[in-house]
Amino acid sequence: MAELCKVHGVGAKTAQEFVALGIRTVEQLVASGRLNAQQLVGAKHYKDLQVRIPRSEVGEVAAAVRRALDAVLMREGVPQERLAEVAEATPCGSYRRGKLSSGDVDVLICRRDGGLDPTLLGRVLVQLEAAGAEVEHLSSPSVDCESYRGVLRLPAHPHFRRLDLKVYPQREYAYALLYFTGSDHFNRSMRALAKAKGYSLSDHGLVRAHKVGSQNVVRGLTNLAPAETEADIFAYLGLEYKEPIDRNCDVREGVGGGAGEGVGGGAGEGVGGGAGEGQHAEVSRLGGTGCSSGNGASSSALVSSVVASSVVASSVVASSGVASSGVASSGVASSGVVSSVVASSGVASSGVASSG
Ligand code: DCP
Ligand code: MG
Repeated sequence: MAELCKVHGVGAKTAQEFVALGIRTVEQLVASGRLNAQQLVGAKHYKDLQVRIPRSEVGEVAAAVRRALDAVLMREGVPQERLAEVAEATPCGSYRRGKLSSGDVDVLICRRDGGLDPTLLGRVLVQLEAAGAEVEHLSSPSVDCESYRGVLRLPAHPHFRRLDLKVYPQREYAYALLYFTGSDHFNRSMRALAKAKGYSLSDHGLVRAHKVGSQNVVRGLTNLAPAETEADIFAYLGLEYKEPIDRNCDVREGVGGGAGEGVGGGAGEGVGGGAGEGQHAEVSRLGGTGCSSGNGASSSALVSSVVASSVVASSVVASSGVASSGVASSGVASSGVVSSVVASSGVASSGVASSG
């Protein structure tokens, strides 16, 4: 069961069903003929996909995507000197938050010279293959043109890696960048904060939202805060800007105190001592302690996080009269900064322990 769950695209429930059929290993799973195309790709590469990707290789994959994008644009007639201004290919996710290793490679593409081009991702993928990368699709680039998921192996590299590509138009780019940078806890917190202020925040923009009855939410269609940069979005919500490296707040339940990723010492990922990995040197200008999690997680003043940790989410949620759950119940403690961010955003902070 545990082994089957490691196959990308096979969740716990599906794995249980396979186990009930007597399937125990990934080899038996493949032979069973019961996997869809996406699960087959996951099964074929399931060992590779469990290997963390070193930061340097994430950079190499992102650079390969950029080269492929440039080749596509040049074929369209874009002169070399205009490539950088016409389109962006920004590595996001944990890489942009400074992590030394990542679970996958997330690249956000934006055409700055016009609207959304539905054929762009497909052409970039064809070009990546023409340049020697092996690519297998988890989603079809022709069907889901704004978002692509697949696996890729660069020439001379031993492992296949998960690759997520997204393309957004210029007007949504800042929102997409904020979303795709994460972390997911950070995003949840920021969305909860926006919600408490009567908005709905997404990768496309910030719209008015209000509850109708107990279940339904009516969302506006107009983006209320056209944003050039991520900082514009923080400012609109009345929040202090957080650099990507300050948006890490890793909460891993069931791990002993001090484990987890973060800037600073301790086990897990961290800079400046301790076992495990830390932030990339170039972006590790913070020093000190970072988010860490254990049975009782804590976030530091530096990471402050904001919006930070899901703490904000839980306090926001609590203050908006919805039952608080998840991270809150795992005993997350917040720093004074978190509380002050919450306070300054006009949302009552309650029931959150402060670790200073
Ligand atoms: N994201 C989110 N909510 C989700 C999934 C993703 O907000 N349920 C956003 C935040 C993530 C980003 O998308 O940071 C990229 O998703 P990943 O799953 O790739 O997460 P990370 O890049 O942060 O971590 P990893 O190193 O595991 O890939
Ligand atoms: Mg990622």
